[in-house]
Amino acid sequence: MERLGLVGLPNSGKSSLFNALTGAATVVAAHPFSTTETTSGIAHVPDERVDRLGEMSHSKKLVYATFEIVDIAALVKGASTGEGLGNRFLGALRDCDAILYVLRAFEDPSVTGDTDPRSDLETLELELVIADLASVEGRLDRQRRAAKGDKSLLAEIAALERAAAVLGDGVPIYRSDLTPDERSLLGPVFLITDKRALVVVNVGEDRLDEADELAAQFREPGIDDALAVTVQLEAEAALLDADARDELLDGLGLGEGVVPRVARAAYHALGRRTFLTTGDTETRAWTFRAGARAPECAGVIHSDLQRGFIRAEVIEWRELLDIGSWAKAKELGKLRVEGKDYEVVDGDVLEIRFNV
Ligand SMILES: Nc1nc2c(ncn2[C@@H]2O[C@H](COP(=O)(O)OP(=O)(O)OP(=O)(O)O)[C@@H](O)[C@H]2O)c(=O)[nH]1
Ligand SMILES: [Mg+2]
Repeated sequence: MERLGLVGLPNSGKSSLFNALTGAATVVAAHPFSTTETTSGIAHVPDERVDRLGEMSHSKKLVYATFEIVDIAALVKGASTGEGLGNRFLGALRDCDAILYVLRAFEDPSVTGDTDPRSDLETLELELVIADLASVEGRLDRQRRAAKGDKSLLAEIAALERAAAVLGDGVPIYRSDLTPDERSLLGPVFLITDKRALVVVNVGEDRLDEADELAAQFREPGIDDALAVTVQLEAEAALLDADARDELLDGLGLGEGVVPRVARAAYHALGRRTFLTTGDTETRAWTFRAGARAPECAGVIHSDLQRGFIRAEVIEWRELLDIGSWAKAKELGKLRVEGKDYEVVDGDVLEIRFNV
């Protein structure tokens, strides 16, 4: 499963956001103790396609897409050189597929820390950049020595030199102009800033009207998406049952809340896409890698379906919903028949024909 790592200064609201994204499923103490252990949990990706197709098919069960989310200790200035607990946890970030910066923009005299999201992001990025630079320099040393007898390493060395120059200027790889080819040559170094990056600005309830503006300043090249979230409020809402939650969030003019959008943005940044299956037993969102073909997607459901793949019957979810049922879509000849070269599209509803 794909993994999202939370990064932030102390008291920025990482654990609270973790709770908001994982709901009541896993609860880590957000208050008043600081996080000292790595906790991972499962975040569900709210999806109206599942809700509406489930209603259409009278499904007994609804299953949403998920990803793993990792809450680690705060980074502090100097973490990359061993300050605070952060250094120990940089390793946990290397295992993640994308990172999410949590930046504090709420004022609360009872919670220590400053409220300066721009400067916090700079501090955090710099720590990750310094850690990455050390990894690149180590690898560069080794590969330069090895290259004396093996000229095939020269392309990797050139990419490492480019990365060292960028990082040396204090720039994360995701903000750099390194080419996809250069970046793929850096794969073996497991750089933290070679991942996709998202920003959540944690705004106080009293600044809801400025929320969009605060987030917009972080939508810049290299950052996949930036959203403003009243983290504490949404973490509390996540613990309520659905009706009470809707009432609380609606009452504040927050609609479904921002957490579903954060989940969807993270899912997208992780390079994941969704296809659906629907029937009276269940309606389900299945996760596939962008660009995957029909047999690989069939394999997500069960390996037999990939092995014995014959064809897929496919329809876009909204069209199916308009028609009203799978049987009727079939009767009207609206199901497309696709073979093994078909590239599945986000939002496709599939039925796999197979024979093993
Ligand atoms: N007033 C206010 N307090 C908040 C908000 N978000 C988080 N807090 C409080 O800030 C404190 C820290 O929140 P956590 O979620 O534990 O922050 P963290 O980033 O995980 O902290 P560390 O694990 O120490 O790095 C807690 O007391 C929260 O209740 C907010 O939006 N408004
Ligand atoms: Mg924490």
